[in-house]
Amino acid sequence: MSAPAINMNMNMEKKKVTVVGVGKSGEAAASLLARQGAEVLVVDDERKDPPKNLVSLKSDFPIRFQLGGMRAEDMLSAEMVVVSPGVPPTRLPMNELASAGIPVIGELELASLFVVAPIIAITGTNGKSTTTTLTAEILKESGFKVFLGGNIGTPLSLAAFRPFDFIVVEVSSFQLETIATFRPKIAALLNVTEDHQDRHGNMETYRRLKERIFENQKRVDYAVLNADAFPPIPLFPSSYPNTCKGIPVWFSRLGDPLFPRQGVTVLKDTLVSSIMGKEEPIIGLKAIKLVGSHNLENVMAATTIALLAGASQDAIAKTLTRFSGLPHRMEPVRELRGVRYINDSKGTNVGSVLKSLEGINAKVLLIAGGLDKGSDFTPLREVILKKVKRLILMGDALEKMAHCFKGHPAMDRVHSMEEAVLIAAASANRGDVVLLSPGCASFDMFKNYEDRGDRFKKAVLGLCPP
Ligand code: UMA
Ligand code: ADP
Repeated sequence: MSAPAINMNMNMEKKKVTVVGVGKSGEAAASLLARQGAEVLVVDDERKDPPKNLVSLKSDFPIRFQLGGMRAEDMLSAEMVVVSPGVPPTRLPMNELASAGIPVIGELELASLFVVAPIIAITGTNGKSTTTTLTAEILKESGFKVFLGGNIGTPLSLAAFRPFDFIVVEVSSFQLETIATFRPKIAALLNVTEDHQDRHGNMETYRRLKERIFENQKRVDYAVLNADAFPPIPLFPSSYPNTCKGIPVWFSRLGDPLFPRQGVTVLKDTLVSSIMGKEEPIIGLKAIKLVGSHNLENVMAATTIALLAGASQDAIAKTLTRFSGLPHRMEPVRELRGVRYINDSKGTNVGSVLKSLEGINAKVLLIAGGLDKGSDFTPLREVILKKVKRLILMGDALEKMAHCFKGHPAMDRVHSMEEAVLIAAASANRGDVVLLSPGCASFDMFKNYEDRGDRFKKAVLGLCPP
C-alpha cells in the first residue's frame, strides 16, 4: 500500500488527533501529541484501562479515552489519525478517511517530525535488532550521544526534542506501512525473506514496504544495501527502488567483485572498507566476537553505517571484539552432559531458523512452532530432515508444520515448553544441540518472544545434573 501524499504540519496546537492502539507506541505518541497542544483521543479494541502515564497527564492536557472497542466515528471526527504499528490499516475506515482528507500516519512518522538529530534507520526481515544495537554501540564507543529505539522496543517518540548526535532506529514493515515523510540520513535494508504474510498478503507488498525506507531520501543521504542479496550489476537493480535518490553503499560477505566501490567487504579474512574515497582494513574476521555467517552480514552493515556516520576504525574494532550479541538470538544457555542448549526464541520466521540450523555443526533436537504468520515452512524441510534428529513441535502452527515435515522419523507434539525441554533432554546425546528456534510468533502461548525464551531457559536450567 503506498501512502497518499501528506503534507505534514508540525503545529499540533488544538489539533484533534486520534491515537489508535495504546501499547508502547500509542502511549508515547499520545504523550508527545498532548504536550504539543493537541486534543488527543486514545482508542483501543482490547485494553480496558488507560496507561498510568497518560492518566497523570490528563490533569494538565486534553486527553480522552475510548477503550475496549473503537468506532469509525472516533477516527472520522479527527483532523489526523496516528496508528500503532500492530494495528493493521484494514482495521481503520481507510476509504472514508481518505475521502475526508484525514491523514493517517504511524507513530514512527509522527516522532520523526520532532526529532532533532540525523536518523539512521535499519530494516530487513532478519538481523535488525542485532545490527541496530551494534551500530549504536559503535557510535557510542566513538563518543557520540546516541538514541537507540524503534521496533526494538523504545518508541521513537521518546527521542523527541532530545539532544542526541544520532538517532538509531530499528524499523519494521508495520511501521513503514504508515510513513509519509520519514527520511533517514542513512537507511539500511539488510535482507528480505518471507515473513508477516498474514498482515501483508504477499511477498511483493512486503518487499515494497521494506523499500519504503529509502522513499524520502535525497541525493545527500545514504542507502546501505546488501550486495549479496541485491545483484551488484546493474548498479540499480530492479529490486533497488528507482525512486531512491540516496547514494548506494554496499556491504558484501561474499567479497564484492566491484570493490573498491563504496562499501565494506571481506579481503583475505579481513573486513575492509572503502568509504568516501578512503580504503582501510577494519579488523581480522577471527577477532570478531559475533559468530555465524548471518551475523557477519550484520557486522558489515553496522560497520558500513558507522563509517558513514563518522565512527573511527578503532572504535569499530574495539566494539566488534567485545559485542557478543543479544539475548534470545542463538544465546548459549547451558552445557549439560555434553549437550549444548541454545535459545533462539527470536528466530520467528523461516529464514532465521534456516540460518540458525545452518550455523550448527552437530545433530539438533529442535523445538519449534508457535503462532503461524501465514508462512510456507517447506524451505526448512531439507535441512530438518538432514540435521534434526528429534523435532518437537508446539503451538498453533503444530499441525501445519507436522504436515510439512511428514516423514521425519522422530516427531513429538507437546503442549508446553517444559514438556518440550524434558523430551529433548531425554533423547539428547553428548555432542548434540538442543535448539529453541520456533519459526513462528510467540503470542499463542506466551506474552512475547522474550517470555518464550525465558521459559525455555528456566526449564533448561531446572534440568538436574547427573
Ligand atoms: N490493538 C487494537 N486493535 C488492533 C490491534 C491492536 O486496538 O487491531 C491495540 C492492542 O489492544 C494494544 C495495542 O494496540 O493495546 C498494541 O499496539 P502494538 O501492537 O502496535 O504494540 P506496541 O506496544 O505499541 O509495540 C509496537 C511494536 N509492536 C508491533 O509492531 C506489533 C513493537 O514491536 C515495538 O517494539 C514498539 O511498538 C515500540 O516501537 C514488536 C513487534 O513484535 C517487538 N514487532 C514486529 C516484529 O518485530 O516482527 C513488527
Ligand atoms: P530481527 O530484529 O530482524 O528479528 P535479530 O537481530 O533479532 O533480527 O535476529 C533474529 C534472528 O534472526 C536470530 O535469532 C537469527 O537466527 C536470525 N538472523 C539474525 N541476523 C540475520 C541475518 N542477517 N540474516 C538472516 N538471519 C538472521
